[in-house]
Amino acid sequence: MRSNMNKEEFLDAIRDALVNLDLDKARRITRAALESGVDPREIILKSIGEGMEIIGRKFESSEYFIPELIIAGEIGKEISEMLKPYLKGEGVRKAGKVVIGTVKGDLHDIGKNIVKMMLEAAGFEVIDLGVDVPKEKFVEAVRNEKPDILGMSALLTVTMVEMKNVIEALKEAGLRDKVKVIIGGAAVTEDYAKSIGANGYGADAIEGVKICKQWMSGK
Ligand code: B1M
Repeated sequence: MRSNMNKEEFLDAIRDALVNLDLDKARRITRAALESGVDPREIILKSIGEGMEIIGRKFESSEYFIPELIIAGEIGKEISEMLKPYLKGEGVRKAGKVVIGTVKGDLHDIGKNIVKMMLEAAGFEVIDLGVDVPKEKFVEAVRNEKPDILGMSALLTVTMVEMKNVIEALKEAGLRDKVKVIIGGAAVTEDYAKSIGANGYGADAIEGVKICKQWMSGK
């Protein structure tokens, strides 16, 4: 690795190490990039985002299979964890309370964890319900934790319908007007969010956090 790499070269090199499933290299370049002042949010959007897109396409074309997806997932997690200390301290404490989780049937959590990390960095208290969360658990958490915002993530077209089920379950429990609902994840779109009655949609973690902050400041 050259020490005089510029930002774009760092971002591309992290992406390529992820795509080539080279954990050591991904770690080394991420560390060097962060020490050189590369914005962790760009690593999220460009290196992890683009890298995972490429890995997804390789999976679709049968160049990569499940084991490669699993390794990519591990590398994605490692990189995200390394970004954490560099995201801290951007916000004031007690920005609001968020309950977050990946919906039932879905085990993808890298994006959800990044959103959580960025919300915490912005001063939100975040209750993370994890992955494969049934609607009952979301409803129970809204009832007991009384969050300002409920966030859901889904990456599979077969699981995104769960988001609608959660919103319906909130209505049935008389809790729908107690929380704002934001959804995100590769499977969902703004139109889908509108169609199921969510209050917001985050195309990426940065947008998601921006929307939550706007809600809390009453804008
Ligand atoms: Co899977 N997988 N996977 N996978 N996987 C996808 C999603 C897929 C698109 C790959 C492909 O075919 N191109 C495809 C889904 C196709 C579809 O339904 N349309 C797929 C498939 C098919 C599967 C399995 C079914 C494979 C199989 O078993 N045959 C299986 C399902 C398991 C299950 O969930 N039940 C499976 C399994 C896995 C692994 C477990 C091996 C692993 C995940 C590991 C983990 O998460 N711990 C994995 C991976 C790594 C992927 C890809 C390659 C990468 C996902 C990722 O981490 N992206 C993925 C390809 C792709 O996404 N293009 C793929 C990076 C992450 C940062 O992005 O989560 O979108 P994302 O989050 C972004 C934004 O969306 C947004 O912010 C984040 C950061 O900017 N965001 C929010 C996310 N949540 C938000 C919430 C918000 C706001 C914004 O508010 C609350």
